[in-house]
Amino acid sequence: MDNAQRKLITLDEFTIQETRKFPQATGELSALLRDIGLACKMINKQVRKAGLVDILGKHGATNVQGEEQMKLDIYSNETLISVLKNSADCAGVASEENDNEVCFDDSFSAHSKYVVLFDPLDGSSNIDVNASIGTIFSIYRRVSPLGGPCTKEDFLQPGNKLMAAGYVIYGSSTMMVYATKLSVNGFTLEPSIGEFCLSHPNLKCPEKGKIYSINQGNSSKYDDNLLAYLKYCMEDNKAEGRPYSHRYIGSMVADMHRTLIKGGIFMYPADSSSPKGKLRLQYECNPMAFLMQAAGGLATTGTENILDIVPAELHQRVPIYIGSKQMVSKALEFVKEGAIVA
Ligand code: AHM
Ligand code: MG
Repeated sequence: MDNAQRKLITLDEFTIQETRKFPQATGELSALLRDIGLACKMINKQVRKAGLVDILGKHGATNVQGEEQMKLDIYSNETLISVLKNSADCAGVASEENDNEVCFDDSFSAHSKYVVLFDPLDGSSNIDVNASIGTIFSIYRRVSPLGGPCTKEDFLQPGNKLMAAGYVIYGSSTMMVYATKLSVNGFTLEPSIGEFCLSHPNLKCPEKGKIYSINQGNSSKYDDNLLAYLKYCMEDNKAEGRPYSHRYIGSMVADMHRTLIKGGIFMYPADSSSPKGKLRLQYECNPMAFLMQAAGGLATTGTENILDIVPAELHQRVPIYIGSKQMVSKALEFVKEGAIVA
């Protein structure tokens, strides 16, 4: 059977084919994506059992056999760390769940070119209601010299230095979507062979959309400019046909996945009680901004391009407006510094 007759292209096959386009590429990035895929398949297996807590024992509690049931977000974190530690291509990791970066101290890792940052299980408060959750990841080439352990500087690079970034969504199916500067591609987990298979090649975010996504329950804390934009979304954009629909799952990966496929705008803005917003630059905003920009969309804090921010610390937060180019541009007209909206 030749390639033309085969319907399924696995993640591994795809990344190797992509690598061949660059004679200088060594295949290490492909191997790293495969390792992240492996960790996420292990996480997926546990996520799929989440509804059985009453039978298997509640996460975080001890079950009838006296075994401690690990919380899913802790399990996800430990799985990613252990798989990436075993990987020959990862020098160290930083996770939303850990205070500091973890630099691997074995001799293989000393010669590894890449570091990986991740939010192991984003939106985990949605597990109880069976809504989609996800893993978000970023891959940077290290800036510290090869031959020794990686350093904090490797993890404090701006998003415009990303080599690849993406997410795995544990939804009605499990999908990995990842971006390089060249393209964004989606792979659906085919459970019978346990492989992510190319299902959404060359994803582009529609330039326009009809959905705005924000926690509108926080409106009393928003400034006048943002409130004016929300009014535009609800009432004033009749020239575009009708008011936008509002959709908000409260799980960034799920809200972003919809935004990427259908178009729209997702916002987690600053407000009077969280002047920097809620979401983390390095674990949530940068990877999503990189992916959205590679898909033709936009991502901004309201004053600057997310990808241009040089992180000062590992866990810093930034406001985010991200999605379809035209919708984000319109939102910026309202919210950018100095905008005066009656
Ligand atoms: P988490 O990293 O603690 O899971 O929080 C991040 C989540 C995002 O997935 C989501 O977009 C946001 O928090 C929702 O926050 P809120 O409930 O304040 O609207
Ligand atoms: Mg998170």
